[in-house]
Amino acid sequence: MKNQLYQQLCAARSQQKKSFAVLIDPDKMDPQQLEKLIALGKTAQVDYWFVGGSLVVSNHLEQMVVDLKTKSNIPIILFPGSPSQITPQADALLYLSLISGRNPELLIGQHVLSAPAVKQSGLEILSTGYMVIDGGAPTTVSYISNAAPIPSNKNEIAICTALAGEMLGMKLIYMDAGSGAQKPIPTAMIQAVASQIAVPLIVGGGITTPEKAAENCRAGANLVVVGNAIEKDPGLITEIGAAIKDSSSL
Ligand code: 1GP
Repeated sequence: MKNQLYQQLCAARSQQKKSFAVLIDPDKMDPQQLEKLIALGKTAQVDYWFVGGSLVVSNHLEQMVVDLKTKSNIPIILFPGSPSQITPQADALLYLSLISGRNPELLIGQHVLSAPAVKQSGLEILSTGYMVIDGGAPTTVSYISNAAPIPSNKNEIAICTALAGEMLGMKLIYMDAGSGAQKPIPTAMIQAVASQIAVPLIVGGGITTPEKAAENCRAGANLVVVGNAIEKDPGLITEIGAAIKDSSSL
């Protein structure tokens, strides 16, 4: 089984190097915007493209992945809201189990149904304990998942959930306030979880400034994901990338 990107993530974690992923939601991006982002990505310090969304209604996800693949050499990791968003054209798949929720379909049901296709895809599989944290207002992920997010002031619930995910064998923990969240995840919660787990920690949702991205890194995030803010202002990609990399050296 492929393991290259996971090794890269673990090596970065052990060297305290922080990574940056830009989330591309196919519904919110047209081919011209994608071209622009790819061009910016060549000089900005982007480590990964994440592609997907909690709800994708357009049908050009695969074409976007192909365009990214042919025009950029940054690895592409699928971040799917459903098995229909899986394409073998990418490099890896966040194989998400929504461990903060109690919806059996998103804990294991969809995985059972899609397992043969996922295996056949040849993608690197990154099993991920996915934790949705309350971002101040319902987000697409909190609505679509039909599962309550973890309250943002309940650090102990977040710690226990992450620990359980790690002990169940999940290779990554992803704490997400949801795309476009009003409030990003509190630094104290990131710190609390990061201090307890030994697998790479991904953090995203509602991060709109380089300062916030760097603060999350200092709190213990290993990989910071930004989507909405860059869709609105693509130039931010350079500043956020630089802030994340600078925080590595602190
Ligand atoms: C959402 O973590 C990602 O799943 C990114 O969120 O779009 O708010 O940056 P934003």
